[in-house]
Amino acid sequence: MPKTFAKADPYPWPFDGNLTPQNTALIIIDMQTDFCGDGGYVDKMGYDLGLTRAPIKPISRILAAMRTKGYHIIHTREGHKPDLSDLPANKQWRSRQIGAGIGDAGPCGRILVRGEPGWEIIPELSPLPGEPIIDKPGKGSFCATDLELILRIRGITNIVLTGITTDVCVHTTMREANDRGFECVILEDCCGATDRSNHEHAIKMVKMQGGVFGSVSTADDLIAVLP
Ligand code: C5J
Repeated sequence: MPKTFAKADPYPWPFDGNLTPQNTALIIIDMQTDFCGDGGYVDKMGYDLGLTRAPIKPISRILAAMRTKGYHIIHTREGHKPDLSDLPANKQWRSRQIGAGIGDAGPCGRILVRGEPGWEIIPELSPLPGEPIIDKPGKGSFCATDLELILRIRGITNIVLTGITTDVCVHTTMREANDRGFECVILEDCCGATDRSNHEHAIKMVKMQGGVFGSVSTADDLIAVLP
């Protein structure tokens, strides 16, 4: 089997050069109206939507390339059941302190509630039939979901991380995946945070200790080598 390495920092990815459509998944995290659309959760908190919308085009490129070549594509959505039985009281309380109460009514429906318009994945990155969508109540994609089971059943060992926000749901998912033995790369142009410096520092953290959670690449550097 020929080895394939994408240009990445601090090490060419994946570490063992074993990159195939069968063993590699693209995970697109929380590209929902609530995180990057007018009137959604992030907008209600007053953050700059330009930062969370910036990755839409780069993600579209890597998504098209990996779909065409038959890679596994997995989407996630953060959100809670309409009865809020899976919403911790402290998470709701904190969100209300900054005027964007989870479960409360907003311009895009109830904030971060499953089935509401704001909770939907944005049309530019709509999942195709057959692509798993992981509904998660937390920041990490492994907590209280069947993501790990889906990855193991499919024989996936490599994970390409994209989405929003870099410092919260993407980072938490990368840490969870790394601890479970998955070989991870984060595409820095395919992520965004509610604060530019948080994005930059979250990327920097990955590069410490020889790649403490994996490596860092870009959409084009991965596309250039995709088998
Ligand atoms: C946040 C996320 N930031 N998707 N969620 O609350 O990163």
